Amino acid sequence: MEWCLSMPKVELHAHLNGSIRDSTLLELTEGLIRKGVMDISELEHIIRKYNRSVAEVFKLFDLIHILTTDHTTVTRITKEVIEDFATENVVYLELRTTPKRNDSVGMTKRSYVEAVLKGLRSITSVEVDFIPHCEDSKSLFSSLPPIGHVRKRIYVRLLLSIDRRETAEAAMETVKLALEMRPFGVVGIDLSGNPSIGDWTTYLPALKFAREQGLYVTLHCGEVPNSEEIKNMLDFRPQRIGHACHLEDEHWRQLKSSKIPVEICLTSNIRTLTIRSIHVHHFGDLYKAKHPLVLCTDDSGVFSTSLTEEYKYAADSFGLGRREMFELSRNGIEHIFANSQVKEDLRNFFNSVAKKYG
Ligand code: 6MZ
Repeated sequence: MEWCLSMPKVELHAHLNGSIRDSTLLELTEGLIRKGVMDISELEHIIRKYNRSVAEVFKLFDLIHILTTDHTTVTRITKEVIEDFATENVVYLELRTTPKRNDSVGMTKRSYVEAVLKGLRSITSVEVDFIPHCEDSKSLFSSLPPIGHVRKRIYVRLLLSIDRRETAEAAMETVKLALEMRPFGVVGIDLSGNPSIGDWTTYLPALKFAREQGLYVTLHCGEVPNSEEIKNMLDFRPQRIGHACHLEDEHWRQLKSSKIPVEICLTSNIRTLTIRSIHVHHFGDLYKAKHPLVLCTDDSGVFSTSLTEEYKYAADSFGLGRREMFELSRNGIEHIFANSQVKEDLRNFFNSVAKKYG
């Protein structure tokens, strides 16, 4: 399925710290062990495991965060993650990350995001568009010679995540930061973190404020069974939701009538045992119902996957062919949070290569 790799793709659900290259993670871990800063024996069994439960995945994130809490590392991983997505022929990436404060290295939420932006600016091997332009400025795909003649091109937009461990005030701080950072490509807010922790209503004032101010909102919804939360999240009508695993019949009805697009993360859901088998994954039902969907990686590093692999997995598991997968990828454009000029540029680009996948 070489075409899964060459096909242009849209990635809308990727967590920065979950998408770190294995080699980089290993290098960072070894560095800290050498310095005697950390002892990973307690976590070794989790690192070595193939399938990790949701709780174990979040222990792993705590470890990753110990490794990536300085500006230089944040800049480095951002650069590498974007290069890796571009290598996969991802032409539009919405990368999400939780702004973090780390007093010991003078890191504020703002300087964290600035380190991410520095990573974006430092990329030279790929054409990156991350600053939103005015409607009549040049577009990434139409302004350059046909693809193949120049370096790979990728639009990158950022979502700032609120972690379910944070306070209402910290969440509001993240939303205000997102508003300040809009000129640098921040387009929305994500609510994520361990789904078994906290009460999402803590973040409602911040999420409502974000929406009032014109930021897009996507919520991790239904990663664990929680009927009331799922209903209330759907009532909130976010612009997209991620996962949607543990919905009950009434939620499915509500979701389908609302047409809220779903970010589907197949490997993540199977590896964390959130869904017991790919054959009963709700992708099948939603795809048949023509519900708006986007295939995504979630955490390509943590789950050893890639967007190409996710497309192959869906094609193999649900008997879909090249044409159908291309259409699925192309339809993703309609659910991105960037402006109409970016959408139009992507539509034209997909049209220009469509016959290869017909
Ligand atoms: C919920 C997840 C997640 O923000 O530090 N995150 N939240 N469900 C998931 N499914 C497995 N995968 C990742 O990236 C890592 C953070 O993203 C969220 C968690 O809060 C995790 O700590 P950043 O770049």
